[in-house]
Amino acid sequence: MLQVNGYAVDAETPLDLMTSYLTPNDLFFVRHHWIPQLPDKAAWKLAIDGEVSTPLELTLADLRRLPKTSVTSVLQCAGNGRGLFKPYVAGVQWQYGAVGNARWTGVRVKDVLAKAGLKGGAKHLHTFGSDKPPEKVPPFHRSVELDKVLEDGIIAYEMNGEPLPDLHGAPARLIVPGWAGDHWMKWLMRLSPQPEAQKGFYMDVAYRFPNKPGEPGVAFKPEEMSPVKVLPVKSSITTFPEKTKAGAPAAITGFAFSGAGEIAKVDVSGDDGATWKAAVLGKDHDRFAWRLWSHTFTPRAPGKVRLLARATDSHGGVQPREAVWNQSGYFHNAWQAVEVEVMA
Ligand SMILES: Nc1nc2c(c(=O)[nH]1)N[C@H]1C(S)=C(S)[C@@H](COP(=O)(O)O)O[C@H]1N2
Ligand SMILES: [Mo]
Repeated sequence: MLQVNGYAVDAETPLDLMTSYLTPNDLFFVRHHWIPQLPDKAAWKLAIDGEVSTPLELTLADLRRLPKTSVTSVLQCAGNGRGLFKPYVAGVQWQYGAVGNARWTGVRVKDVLAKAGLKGGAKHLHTFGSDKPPEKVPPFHRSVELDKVLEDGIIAYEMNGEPLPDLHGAPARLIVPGWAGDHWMKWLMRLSPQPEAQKGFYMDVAYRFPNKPGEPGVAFKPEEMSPVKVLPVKSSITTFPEKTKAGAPAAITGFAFSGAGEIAKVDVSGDDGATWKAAVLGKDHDRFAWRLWSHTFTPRAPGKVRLLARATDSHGGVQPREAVWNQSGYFHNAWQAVEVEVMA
């Protein structure tokens, strides 16, 4: 893993280790705002309160008795790629690896809220984890639109068939397929449906993205931005030969995803985007998952070749040449380039 922060430890996955459909748990990127305060698993209870007729406290055993469901979904930090923005943006300098694809298993948020008797006036699900910030730092209190979590949300207690690891939110975390990682509350302690969105720094100031592109380096005003939600279409290159021979076929591989829908195609260009060739998509796919891809190219002459990858989703979303610069460094999804040296 590549460590990008010391307090708390944030670590990203090296690109060349992201070659499997499911990212192994011990290679999955880790991000949290401060040192975790892990819940005591034996005593742990998930409180459900707010706009419900019967507030509940559910143990892990209670959750396991409810109907089990799974989703394969990408989890990506909104700040993945922040370190690639020019001009520089302050914050954790993620490159490409604050993303992974896993099979998340648990219970539907819908089922848990139905059990508590969800009332009609609720519009936002307030979420609370066990971690607490140092003094004078605002807490990581969040909320998600209820419509989204009633449709796709899962309270997950398993990751890739294993109990959810401590660093990924044990005993249970929220899964919000297709949406950025800031919605995926770890170490869940309390869920509270409310009429209004949660307030505070991590709702009103952080996690906002410009409604339309502006000038790189010029900060957007609050009214020009909206909360980060659906992950924009993006592909990353995981393996390629640094050196190859003219006339010999060589392979480039990667993954691509979009929070809006499935990946329709991935194209590779060797001439700075003038012409593109379709990559072969991997057999595994799922609405919120990433799709592996590979492409074989045969360089004709010795020299340097620069390869670009570009993903397109089933809603017509096309990965852009340039990402939308923003002062928080969110949603970097520019075409990635790699250089191959072609020998005679
Ligand atoms: N309780 C809690 N949950 C949290 C966070 C946090 O700081 N505290 N960070 C969020 C952010 S910003 C991201 S990107 C994901 C990262 O999840 P991971 O560490 O399992 O990869 O967790 C989210 N859930
Ligand atoms: Mo994040």
